[in-house]
Amino acid sequence: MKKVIFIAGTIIALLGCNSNQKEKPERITIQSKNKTEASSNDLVSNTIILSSNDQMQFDKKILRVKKGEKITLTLQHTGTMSKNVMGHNFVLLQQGTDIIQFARKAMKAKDTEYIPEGDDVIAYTKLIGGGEKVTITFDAPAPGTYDYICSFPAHYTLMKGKLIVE
Ligand SMILES: [Cu+2]
Repeated sequence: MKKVIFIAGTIIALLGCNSNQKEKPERITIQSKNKTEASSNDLVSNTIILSSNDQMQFDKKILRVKKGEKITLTLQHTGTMSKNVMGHNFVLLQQGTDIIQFARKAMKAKDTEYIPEGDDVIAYTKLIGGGEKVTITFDAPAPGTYDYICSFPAHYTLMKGKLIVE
């Protein structure tokens, strides 16, 4: 009698294994579907909406644009904090600019909303606070990869990304 129960248990255990194996291919299908969705967000577009928040973050780390065309960029701030405390801007830097050195100069340029003098900047928005947004239009620079940051003091450590002109 004990032997019969043991065999029945083994069969149930085997059945259990089989049903687990059947689930695996489904999981793989779901994963590859998600990958396709993620890459479709990475489209080349010269109309950009970049979002920022009270957590000192941009919602995009890579912006892909087409060469030889104008870029229209809207920066929005979805938070509620004022621009004196949690101000954000978008500052596109020339290739070869040292971000840390630039940010140090920017920190001292409070009167010009943290845009320092010099020719490191390709394009920038004004500084905005929670609930605000601003749109700028500028010519796409030559093909290549460019850094962008928020130049509000200390924000560049989290608020930075790459603009890729293709
Ligand atoms: Cu900022």
